[in-house]
Amino acid sequence: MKPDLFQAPDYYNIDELLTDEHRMVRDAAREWVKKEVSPIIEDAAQKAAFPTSIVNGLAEIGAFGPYIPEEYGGAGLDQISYGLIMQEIERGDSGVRSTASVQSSLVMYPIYKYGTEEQRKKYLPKLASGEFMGSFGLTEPDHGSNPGGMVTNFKDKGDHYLLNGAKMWISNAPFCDIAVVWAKNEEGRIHGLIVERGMEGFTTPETHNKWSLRASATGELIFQDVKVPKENLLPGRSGLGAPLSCLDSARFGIAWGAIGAAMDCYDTALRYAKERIQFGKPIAGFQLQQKKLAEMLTEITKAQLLNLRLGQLRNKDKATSAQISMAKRNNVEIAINIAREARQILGGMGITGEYSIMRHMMNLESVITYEGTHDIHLLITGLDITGIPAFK
Ligand code: TGC
Ligand code: FAD
Repeated sequence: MKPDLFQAPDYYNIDELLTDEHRMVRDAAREWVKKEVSPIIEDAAQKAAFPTSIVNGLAEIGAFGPYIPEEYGGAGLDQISYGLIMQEIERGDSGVRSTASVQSSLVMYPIYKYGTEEQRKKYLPKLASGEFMGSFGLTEPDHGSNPGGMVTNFKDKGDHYLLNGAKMWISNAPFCDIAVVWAKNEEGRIHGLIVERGMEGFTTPETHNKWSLRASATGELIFQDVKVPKENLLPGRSGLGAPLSCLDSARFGIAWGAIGAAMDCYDTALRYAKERIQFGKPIAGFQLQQKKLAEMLTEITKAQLLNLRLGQLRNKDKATSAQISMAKRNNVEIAINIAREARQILGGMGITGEYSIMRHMMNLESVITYEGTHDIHLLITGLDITGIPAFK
C-alpha cells in the first residue's frame, strides 16, 4: 500500500470551532492511525483477519469509552471528541471503527447507563483497557430491521436465568469476552443480559466470505440452555427503547466515522488527480474531474457542519433520535457516493489495494446497512415530520 500522506480537508475552517482538547484528541488519533493502522490494514482486510495488534493502541487513544467517566476507566471526553475519534479511526478503516463503536456505545454504554454499580466496576475498566472485548447481540436471523420481533428468550429458574436463541451478524462476536444480549423474558419484555465467554452452551461461530468490513470479525451468538447468573441482568431499563438508545450513541459515532472514510477517498483522489498525466496534462485539469472533486468537497463540508452541530446538541443532551438518524443516513450516503467517484478518478489503479478507496467503498456497503438500514433511517425521518409510522 502507498505511504499514508493524508491531509484532512477543512474548507470552512471548522478547526476554529473546536476546543484545544478536541484538536489534541483528534490529532492524537490521526497520528496513531497513520502510524499503526495504515501500514497493516490492507493486509488485514485482504486476509479477512481482525488485527488484534491494534487493540492496545485503540485503548490508548481513548477509543474504548471516550465519553465514559474516568472513574470507570473511560476517557471522560465530550461527544464531539468521541465523534472526532470515530472520524479518524474510520479514515483508516470502517472495520476498525466498528470494533471501537461496538465496544464503546453498544457494550460500555449500556453497562454504564443501565447496569448496577457492581457491573460497572467489574466490566468497564477492563473494556476500556481492551483486556475485555465486547459484542452486542440484537439482530437475529429472522429479525433485522424489526428487532422488536426477536425470539431469543430467558426463563427465570430461581437462582439463574436460562437463555436460548441466536443472534446473527454480530461484530466482534468471534473473539468477544462478553456479550450484551437482548432477549425477552416470560412476559415478552426485552431485557439486556451480560453473557460471558465460557458459559456452557454459549458459542460464537464466525461468518466467513464477506466482501465488506473484512478487517472486522463478524459472527453469531448462539445460546443453548445457557445458565446466566441473575446478577448479569441489566436492571436499569427494559423494553425495545433500551437497545435503541444504545444505537443512538453508535449511530452518532457512525455519522462522524463515515466522514472520515469520505475524507480519505477525497484526499487520495485529489492527490492522484494532480499527479496523473493524460493527454499531456494532469487529469485534475479536466473539467469533468474538477466537478467530481468540487462536489465531493462540498458534501464533506456540509456533513462536517452537520456533525459539529449534532455534537453540540448531544453535549447538551438535546439531540433527538431522528436528528441522529438524519446524520447517519446522509453522511453514509455521501461517503459511499464519494468513494465511488473517487474510485473512478483513479481509473484502473482505483480497484487495487495500493490505495484505500476500494476498501472504503466495500466497507461502506455494511455501514449503510447496519445500525439501521438507509431505508429505515428515512422512515424514522418520515415518522418524525409526519407523525405517522410507515414501518408496518
Ligand atoms: P417503536 O414502537 O417505534 O419503539 C419501541 C420503543 O423504543 C423507543 N424508541 C427509542 N428509544 C431510544 N432511542 C431510539 N432511537 C428509539 N426509537 C424508538 C420508542 O419510544 C418505544 O418506547 P416505548 O417506551 O413506547 O415502548 O419500535 P418499532 O418496533 O416500531 O421499531 C422502530 C424502528 C424500525 C425504528 C427500530 O426497530 C429500528 O431502529 N430498527 C433498526 C434496527 C437496527 O438499527 N439494528 C441495529 C443492530 S446493532 C448493529 O447494527 C451494530 S453494527 C455495529 C458496528 O459494527 O459498528
Ligand atoms: P432486513 O431487515 O431483512 O432488510 C432487508 C431490506 O428490507 C433492507 O433494504 C431494508 O431497508 C428493507 N426493509 C426492512 N423493513 C422495511 C420497512 N419497514 N419498510 C421498508 N423497507 C424495509 N447487529 C447487531 O445486533 N450487532 C452487531 O454488532 C451487528 N454488526 C453487524 C455487522 C455487519 C458487517 C453487518 C452487515 C450487520 C451487522 N448487524 C449487527 C446487523 C444489522 O444491524 C442488520 O443487518 C440491519 O439492521 C438490517 O437487518 P437485515 O440484514 O436483517 O435486513
